[in-house]
Amino acid sequence: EDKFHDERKEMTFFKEPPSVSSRAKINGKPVFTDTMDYVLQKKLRVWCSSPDATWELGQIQSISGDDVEILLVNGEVLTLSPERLLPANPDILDGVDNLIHMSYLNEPSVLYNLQFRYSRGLIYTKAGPVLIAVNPLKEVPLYGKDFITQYRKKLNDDPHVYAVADLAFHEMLRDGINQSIIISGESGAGKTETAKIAMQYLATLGDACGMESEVLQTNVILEALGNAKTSRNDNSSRFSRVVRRATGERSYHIFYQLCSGAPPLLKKKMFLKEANYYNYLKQSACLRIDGVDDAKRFSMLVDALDIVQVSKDDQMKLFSMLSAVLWLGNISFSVIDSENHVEIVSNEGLATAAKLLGCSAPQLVNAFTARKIQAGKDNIIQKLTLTQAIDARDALAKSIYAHLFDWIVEQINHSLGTGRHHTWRSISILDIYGFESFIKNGFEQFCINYANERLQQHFNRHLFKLEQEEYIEDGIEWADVEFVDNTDCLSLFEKKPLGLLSLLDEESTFPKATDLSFANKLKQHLRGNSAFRDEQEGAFKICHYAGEVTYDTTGFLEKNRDPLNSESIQLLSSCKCELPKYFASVMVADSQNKSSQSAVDSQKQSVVTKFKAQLFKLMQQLENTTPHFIRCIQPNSKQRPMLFEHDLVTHQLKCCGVLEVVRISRAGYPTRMTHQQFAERYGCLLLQSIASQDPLSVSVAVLQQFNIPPEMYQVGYTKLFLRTGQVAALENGKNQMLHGALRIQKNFRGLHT
Ligand code: AD9
Ligand code: MG
Repeated sequence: EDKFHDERKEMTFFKEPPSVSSRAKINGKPVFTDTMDYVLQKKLRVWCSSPDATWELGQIQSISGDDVEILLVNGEVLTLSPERLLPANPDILDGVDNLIHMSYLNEPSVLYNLQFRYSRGLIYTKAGPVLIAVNPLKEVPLYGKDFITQYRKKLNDDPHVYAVADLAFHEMLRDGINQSIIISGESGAGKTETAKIAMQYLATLGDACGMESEVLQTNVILEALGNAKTSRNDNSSRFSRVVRRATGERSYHIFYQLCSGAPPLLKKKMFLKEANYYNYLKQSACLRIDGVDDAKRFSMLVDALDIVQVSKDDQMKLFSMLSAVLWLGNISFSVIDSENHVEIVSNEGLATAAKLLGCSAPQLVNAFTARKIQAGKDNIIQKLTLTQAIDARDALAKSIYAHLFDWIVEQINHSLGTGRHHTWRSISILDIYGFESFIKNGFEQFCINYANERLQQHFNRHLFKLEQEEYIEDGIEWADVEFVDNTDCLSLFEKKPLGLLSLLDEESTFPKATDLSFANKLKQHLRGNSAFRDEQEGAFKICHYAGEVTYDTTGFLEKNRDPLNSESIQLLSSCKCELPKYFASVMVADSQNKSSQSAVDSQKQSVVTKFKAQLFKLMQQLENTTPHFIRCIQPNSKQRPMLFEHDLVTHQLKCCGVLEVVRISRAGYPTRMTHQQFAERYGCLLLQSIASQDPLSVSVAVLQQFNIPPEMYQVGYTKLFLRTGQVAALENGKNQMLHGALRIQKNFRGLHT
C-alpha cells in the first residue's frame, strides 16, 4: 500500500484510456481503435513496426486518408497505415519503475521501458506485484550494507530484491504465514545470484542471532556441489551430471576444486591426481573455466566449511567420498565371451576406489559383474554384459554423489541449528535450474523443463487463476484477463497411462526396449496432443510455455533406469567407512517409509518417478506459503553486459506473461477486506450515525463519506475490494482522528484528477 499512493503515479494510472478493459478481454488481438484514434488525432508518439519485426519510435506528422506520416527519431520520415502503429507513452513516463503506471501497455513500450532503465543501471522494475530483474552481467553498485539499511528503513523505494525480501519478512510477521520468494527465468538469467541477494538481506535481519556469515557461506558449499559449467552459464545450477555430459561442459565444481586445490597431505590421503586423470572429468573435454581459479575456490570452500562448522573429520569424509566417485569412473571392464559378459580390469581405479570406500576389491568386482535374480524360490547368478556393468558402476557413483549432497546439507542444517525451531515461521527462497533449449537436448533438459513447467503453473495459478476466481466468487463485476495456460503441456507429461513420464517408465522396464523404440512409442500414443510434435527418428518436440524444444531420446532409458542393483546397496552397507554404510541405511529406510517394498524395489523406482515425487512435494510446500515472484531476464545470448537483444527479451517477457500480469494488476483490486473487518476498522470514522449498523451498511457509508469514487472499489458478497492506494486515504483519516485532528477531505477525489 505505502508504495503505491504517490500522487504522480495515481495520476498516470487514471490516464489509461477507456478501451483498456476491452483490450484485455480479447486474447492476443488487442483492440486499439479508441486509443489509436486519440493518438492519431493528437499526433502523439507512436511505435512503428518495421518489416524485421522490430519497433521504432516516431512522432505523427500528418494524416491523409489511410496514410500516416511519421518522423522517426533518426530524422527519417515514414508513411505507414495505422495498423502498423502502436501508441507510445509520453516521455514523462520514460523509465517508470512499475509497468502498471504506463498509459499505454504494449510490447514495444514495455521493452523500451526496461531498456531505458537497464541502460541507466536500473536493472529492477516492477510489473504489478512481480519483480523483473534484468541480468546486468557485470557488477552493479546496488548491493551491500548501505543499500540494505536504506531498504530496512524504507528510505529507498526503487524496485529491488531487497524490497521483495523485506516485504516477505513483514508479511510473515504481520500474517503469521510462511512466505516464499520464487525466482524463475531461463538458464543464465540470474536466478542464483538473485537468490543470494535475497539471502543477504534476510541474513542481516537475522544478524541479531549472529548467524549472518554462516548462512551466507552455505552458498559457497552448495554451489560447489550443485553447480557446474554449461554452455549457457559458467555457474549453472544442475541436475545429475556426475558420469556424463555434453562436450565443453564440466561436472560439479567441487571435483575440479578438490583436484587442483587440495594441499599435498590431503592429496596423498585421498589418492588424488590431476583432474585430467579421471575419466568422469576428462570425457567432456573441458577442465577449466575462464577467469576461475579452482585452487583458490577450494580454499574458499574449506573456509566456508569451517565457518559453517562442518568438522574437519566430516570434511575428510566428504573429500574421500568425492575421490571415491572419481576413482570409480576409472574402473574399466574387458569382455570375456561372445555374449558380452565382462570382468573387471584389475587396475589402480579398482584398488583405490575400494580403499576409499572401505571395502575389498572382490566386493566391488562382484557388484559390477554379476547380479542375483530371484527365480521362484531360487536365486540365480546372472553375469552382466558390458553395458550393464558400466551402468552399474555409474549408478553407484551417481548414488554416492546424490547421498553425499543430502548428507552435507544435513550437516549444515544441523550446525546452523535449523529445524530446532520448526514452529517458527519461515521464508523459503526457491532457485532452481532454469528453462533450457540447446541445439541438442537430452534427458537432463527434459527433467529441467518439466520442473519449470510446473513452476509456471504455480505462477499462473497465483497471479491469474486464484485472483480472478476470488473476484468471481464474491460476485463482483470482472472482465476476465486471459493468459497463456500451460495445463496442456503439463498433462502431456503427467497424464496416466499415456503421458510422457508414464510411457518413459513403461519403456524403461522392457528389457528389449531401446531409445528408438521409446521415441516410436511416444509418436504412436501422443501424436495429436496439442503440445507434442513429431520429429525425425529418435527425437520428439514439446511445445513448452517458453518455446518449442526438440529432445533427442539417446540415453533416456538408461538415465531413467538408474540401475542401482541390490549388490551395490549390499556393498555400501558392508563397507568399513561410515558414510557408505550410512547411505545404504538411508536407502533402506527410504524404501521402508514408502511401502512394504524391499529396499531393492524402491531403488528400482525410476529417476523421473522420483523426480516427479520431489517436485510435487516442493509444490505442496510452496502452496502453503504466500508467494513473492521474481522473474529474471537474460538481456542477450552472448553473456555480455549492456547488450539488450529485443527478440530475446520480448520472448522471455511473453513466456512469463508480463503484459498479462500488468493488465490484471491494473484492473484488479489489491486490497480486500471482509465487510466486518472494514466496518470494524473504519466505522469509527463516520461523522453521522446511520440507520442500520450491519457491517455492509457501515462500510458503504464510510466509502460514501470519504467520496471514494465508485470505480475505485467494488462491493462483493463477503468482501470489499479496493484499488491500489484507496486504503491509504482511509488510514490517513484514521491516523488524523487518533491524533485528534480529523479533517475530512471533502474533495478527496481532487487528489486523483
Ligand atoms: V541456471 O538456470 O542455474 O543455469 P541462473 O541461476 O539463472 O542460471 P546465475 O544466477 O548463475 O543464472 O547468473 C549467471 C551469471 O550472470 C552470474 O554468474 C553472474 O555473472 C551474472 N549475474 C546474474 N545476476 C547478477 C547480478 N545481480 N549482478 C551481477 C549477475 N551479475
Ligand atoms: Mg542457477
